[in-house]
Amino acid sequence: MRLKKLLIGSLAASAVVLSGTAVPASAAPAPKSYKNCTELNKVYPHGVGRKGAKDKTTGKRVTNFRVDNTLYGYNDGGAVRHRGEYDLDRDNDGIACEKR
Ligand SMILES: [Ca+2]
Repeated sequence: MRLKKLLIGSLAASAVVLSGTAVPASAAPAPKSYKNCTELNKVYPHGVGRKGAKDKTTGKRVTNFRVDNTLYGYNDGGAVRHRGEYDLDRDNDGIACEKR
């Protein structure tokens, strides 16, 4: 009985150690440049924009895009170019690949 408790205790301890080193599954993917909107929208269905950006449209605005200045910077085709970066915000409204 005592051995069983000891065994269970050490198993629990190793589980804690293992989970402590693992990256949480819920973590957002690291910022990267996408080659086109099809690829970006697979991860961010409504696009990625700067904080405070407003969709430039004559119809109903897209407001549910992911707000992330860093990620937007990787995909806006701006002056600072990242590896494999394209201009995915052709209308320069601060939102790349906006989609309802
Ligand atoms: Ca845009």
